Amino acid sequence: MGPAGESSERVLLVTGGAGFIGTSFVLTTRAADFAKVVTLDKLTYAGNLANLAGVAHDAEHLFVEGDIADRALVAALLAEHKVTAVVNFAAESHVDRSIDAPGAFIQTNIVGTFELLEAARAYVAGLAASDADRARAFRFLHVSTDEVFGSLGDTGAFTEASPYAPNSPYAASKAAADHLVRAYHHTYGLATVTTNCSNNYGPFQFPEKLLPLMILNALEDKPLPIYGDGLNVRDWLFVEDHCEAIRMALTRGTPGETYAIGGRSERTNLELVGLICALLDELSPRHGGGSYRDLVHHVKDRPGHDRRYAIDPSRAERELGFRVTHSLEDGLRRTVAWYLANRPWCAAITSGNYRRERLGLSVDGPAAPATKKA
Ligand code: NAD
Ligand code: TDX
Repeated sequence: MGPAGESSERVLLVTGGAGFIGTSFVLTTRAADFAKVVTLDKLTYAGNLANLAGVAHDAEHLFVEGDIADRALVAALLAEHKVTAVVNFAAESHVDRSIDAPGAFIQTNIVGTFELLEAARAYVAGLAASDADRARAFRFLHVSTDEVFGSLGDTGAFTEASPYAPNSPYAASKAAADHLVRAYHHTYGLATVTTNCSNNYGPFQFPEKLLPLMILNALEDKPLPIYGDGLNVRDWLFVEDHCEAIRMALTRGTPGETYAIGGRSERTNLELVGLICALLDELSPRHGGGSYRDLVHHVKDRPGHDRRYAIDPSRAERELGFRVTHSLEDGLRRTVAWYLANRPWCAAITSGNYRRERLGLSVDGPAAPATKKA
């Protein structure tokens, strides 16, 4: 992609665009021709360039391998491509890994976000001197999570006004990043927008996360490990609905504000795994008969396991026009079908040093080394 500054078109710097949500965002953003895209991704164990095969020959997409903490690289990309907005997905994202090895979470989620903010601040300051309109239009969209708010009891839901109370090293690192983003708006006037979203599901999710882990284990007739009693509740949102909400927040969000995004689809982990097993029973019946549900197996609970998350997305609905367009039933069917149709992707992504083993139990031992691709 050549420099795209001649027109007033949108040019997004999408960080973490080769991960689960970032992939969906890049593919759907280019499919809708919403913006030109420069993807910056470090290609950690969770990032996979093959995910972006659909835009490999797209002249309006460019992939750059690199780290968000590399301020000079980010500064060069912002200037060269006359970027109109940063969308920051890049993160260490798995709670269990943050229990075993929190260091990488501090480095990418906090230090990395800080470096990205500094690069954006300098870029906008430079723009302000030469092109006030472009400086005013610039946005820094930070993608965050509902986990920064901690755990709910049996009732109620998180909103933008919920107090921060992160419980895992992952959630704490995301909370710190959210606070830095907020401070850069209040102190330096950077036009930031933060989204706090609930659990996403869909194609391209790395199989350390609940849904793909269960699908792949079931297909290999392996136990389906449910942490604790399985009654922890998550609010599930199909990844493409989240991506659409982010595009809405980019165009309609108020600088300095945050938006809570969720699916209004609360399920216990046991209920969710039951739905997946029912879909697999229908779409890929178990050899030898019986239901995949018979593979459900309770294991030791996750340390510090948050009991319940739920989002009230009223503000995003009212101010951004956000709507859930994929029901949980439809979204899960699409997701299970995608994993069934993409077994080579699954095999390739787990051929390194991750073999779907149990993670996140090393509370008493020394921190494991940082996560690396094999
Ligand atoms: P993921 O782990 O699948 O992908 C993360 C991507 O970031 C990978 O491609 C990885 O290579 C890249 N990356 C990691 N460190 C980097 C660095 N230092 N520089 C550049 N790239 C780097 O994560 P995901 O599930 O797609 O989550 C994306 C974002 O959305 C994260 O910020 C996460 O906190 C947030 N989020 C996720 C969910 C969810 O349910 N998955 C829900 C709400 C918010
Ligand atoms: O094997 C498992 N068994 C199990 O019972 C796994 C991997 C998970 N679980 C439980 C733990 C959680 O209650 O399932 C639930 C979902 O677990 P994860 O897929 O690890 O997601 P979660 O911890 O809820 O965090 C996710 O949603 C919020 C993402 O990983 C975060 O990046 C996002 O911010």
